[in-house]
Amino acid sequence: MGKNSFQCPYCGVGCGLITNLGEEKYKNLFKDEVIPSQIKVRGNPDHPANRGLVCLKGVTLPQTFDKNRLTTPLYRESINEPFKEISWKEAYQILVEKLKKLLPEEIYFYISGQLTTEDSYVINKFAKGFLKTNNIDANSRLCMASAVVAYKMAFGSDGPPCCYEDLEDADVFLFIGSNAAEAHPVLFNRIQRTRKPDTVVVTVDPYYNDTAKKSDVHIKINAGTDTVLLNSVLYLLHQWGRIDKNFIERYTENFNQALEEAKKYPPEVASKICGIPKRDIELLAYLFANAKKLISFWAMGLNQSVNAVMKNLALINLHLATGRLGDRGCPFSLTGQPNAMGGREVGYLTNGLPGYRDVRNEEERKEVEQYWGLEGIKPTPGPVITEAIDLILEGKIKLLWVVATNPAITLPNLKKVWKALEKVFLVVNEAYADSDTLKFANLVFPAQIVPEKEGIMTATDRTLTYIHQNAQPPKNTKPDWLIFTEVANLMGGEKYFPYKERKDIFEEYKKLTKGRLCDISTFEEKDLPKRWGAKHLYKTPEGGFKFKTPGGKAKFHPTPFEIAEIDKEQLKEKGLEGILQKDEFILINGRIKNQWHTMTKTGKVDSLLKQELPPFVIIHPKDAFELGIEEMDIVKISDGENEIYRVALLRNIKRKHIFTYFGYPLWYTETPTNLVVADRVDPYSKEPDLKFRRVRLSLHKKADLAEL
Ligand SMILES: Nc1nc2c(c(=O)[nH]1)N[C@H]1C(S)=C(S)[C@@H](COP(=O)(O)OP(=O)(O)OC[C@H]3O[C@@H](n4cnc5c(=O)[nH]c(N)nc54)[C@H](O)[C@@H]3O)O[C@H]1N2
Ligand SMILES: Nc1nc2c(c(=O)[nH]1)N[C@H]1C(S)=C(S)[C@@H](COP(=O)(O)OP(=O)(O)OC[C@H]3O[C@@H](n4cnc5c(=O)[nH]c(N)nc54)[C@H](O)[C@@H]3O)O[C@H]1N2
Ligand code: SF4
Ligand SMILES: [Mo]
Repeated sequence: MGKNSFQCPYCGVGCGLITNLGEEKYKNLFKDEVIPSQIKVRGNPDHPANRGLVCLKGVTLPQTFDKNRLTTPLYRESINEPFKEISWKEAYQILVEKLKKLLPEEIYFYISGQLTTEDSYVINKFAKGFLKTNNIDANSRLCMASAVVAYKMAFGSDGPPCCYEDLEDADVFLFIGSNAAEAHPVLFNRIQRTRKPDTVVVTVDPYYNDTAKKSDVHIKINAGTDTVLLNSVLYLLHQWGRIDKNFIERYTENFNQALEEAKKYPPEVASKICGIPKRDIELLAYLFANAKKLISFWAMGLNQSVNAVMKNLALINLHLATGRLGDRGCPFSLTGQPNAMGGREVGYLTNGLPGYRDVRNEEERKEVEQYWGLEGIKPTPGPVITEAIDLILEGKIKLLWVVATNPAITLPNLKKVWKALEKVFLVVNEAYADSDTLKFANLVFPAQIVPEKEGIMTATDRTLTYIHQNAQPPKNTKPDWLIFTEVANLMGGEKYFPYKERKDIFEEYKKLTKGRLCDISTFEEKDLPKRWGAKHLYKTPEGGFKFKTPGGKAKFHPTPFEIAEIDKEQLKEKGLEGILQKDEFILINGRIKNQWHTMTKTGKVDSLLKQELPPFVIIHPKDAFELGIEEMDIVKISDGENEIYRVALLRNIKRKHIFTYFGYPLWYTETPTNLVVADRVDPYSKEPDLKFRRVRLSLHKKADLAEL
């Protein structure tokens, strides 16, 4: 790929983009002759992820390059003081002094799927190898952690088993807990473009989102109850004799245990719990039984739940039961961020080590120790980010280093998070002055973003893309890998962090993947984009399957249903509407098409921002009518302790559910959504139950028509 190519730094579709910088201009990129915001980008026709397609966020990216950037390190010992601008040297001195005084377990790193592979690799090595603490987690904990755990439980390893080519010949697409039309638009458009007249697209979601609007079928399920629906589909498939006995016998184990659990949910029972007609369950079973090739996409509607891993496994069970792997279909987890896959490959969660290794595995730990020349990697995973917040409040973690994420808005239970951020010595690597996390920061490093910095990213279908530098970074900013390298060197780590340029890191990391599932040891930058692993992971050359589990077989798991804040038995008898009081609702939340998370980038693009509504909540018109709420009224949403205020929009959503955007920053609303989102977690993945809250809804203020 040419020098003017890079990967879009927004969603995990991983579209290839190209700029209008020709050879001549490219040479002058760093001579102040090319104004970053005037660079034009378009979809790269040669990139396998998008073949030239692009969405509005991608195409407007350059407009985010030079607005409100941080251009100098900032420091204050107490957050009651204003920041002082300081030099890099001073900033490093302050930090190194602090780090040296603290015990490894008093330091914590919270990083991001938006970093390059090189950034994440160096930070992980600094924490786990050099400081010898596994106190490192990423925002993937709020995102992909449940899919990672489920894949490992079912297949013995992480990584989606299929790829984008599979979109072309599938005839059934299931979107469950995924609003791909808004969150993964190019992928969704590819399906829309190539679909045949008899293709069936099904969306399972409480909200009539854009994906549902463009689907053939919308199953309007009660939030939190997907496990029941999927168990019920397995029950029906078994009853109809439409399971693939041959596949089950040859390539899987534990089917009967899974079936036992599924038998608790015949459609009569499931339809009550899920709040859907029996024929929706039958239809889904029919499609699993009869499709030529069926792909199930899922994202946060399954992953961010107390029952998340079971939701994931119940879906994978259906694919195993019908032999829908490889040429006949696939469970396809959609990655959120552009390099969450790369982060997982380098092991940036509390338990990981490079090359999909795990700190708990002695052999794997030793391999990495030997390669790094650093002994003493801890054998137990560190606390996850929600646990780290508690440890800060208990005074056990004293320094938190946040990189490329905005926890002051996106972590659950924000009042508690804000207290913790006030208490800890907070170091932040950030590109923009308006990130709300900076309000709590003591020390700030001005960071470069993609594509001001070069690097490698892996997107949803395991394809790596090389990001060429395509904009001049603001003066006095640095890429994250360099900030960590320089700090490590000041602490005596020159031997372990000898990197002169970014490429040195990639070359070091690459070799560590040799012989692993995600083996990229022979990849050359000039050959990228390129996917690791076979087109279909786990498929043998003979056409059979061999998984990464100890016995080589995929594993069914029984998937019991759990839900918070609602009594399960009552739900079975009365349904959700029979349980909730007139003013009680389930608050769900998610994304909007033209904004990215906390809006530090997309909120700066005029053409995107001017289309945005005021901070809104979607309410079913009949529910609104019963509470005397009309379109554009301001409503209060309370979880008993905290409340948020939103403008009411009366739209199509399942009754007794309301939907808002989760990412509103403080400049957009005084009451961010996660004030009323709980920090309880799934027991297996420790991913928070971000999408389910029992709340009370009331009219706060009538719409002022004169103001509208
Ligand atoms: N425009 C845009 N695109 C993005 C992002 C962005 O910020 N903006 N972020 C990226 C990231 S990091 C991620 S993780 C992905 C997320 O991509 P998605 O997961 O597709 O996005 P969400 O809107 O968070 O959630 C999807 C749907 O889950 C539904 N839902 C809520 N609860 C339940 C439930 O219990 N069951 C079911 N079946 N559905 C439920 C919501 O109504 C919503 O429509 O998007 C990526 N793409
Ligand atoms: N209620 C609820 N909460 C959620 C979710 C939900 O659906 N509902 N979704 C969760 C999910 S899936 C996710 S992924 C998270 C996302 O949450 P966050 O990661 O907190 O959101 P972003 O706004 O993307 O924050 C990234 C920050 O890094 C900065 N940045 C960008 N590039 C770079 C870089 O290269 N280097 C540095 N140092 N900084 C950079 C940006 O300016 C921005 O401030 O939110 C989670 N929280
Ligand atoms: S679909 Fe995702 S990766 Fe592609 S251009 Fe849009 S935001 Fe970027
Ligand atoms: Mo995410």
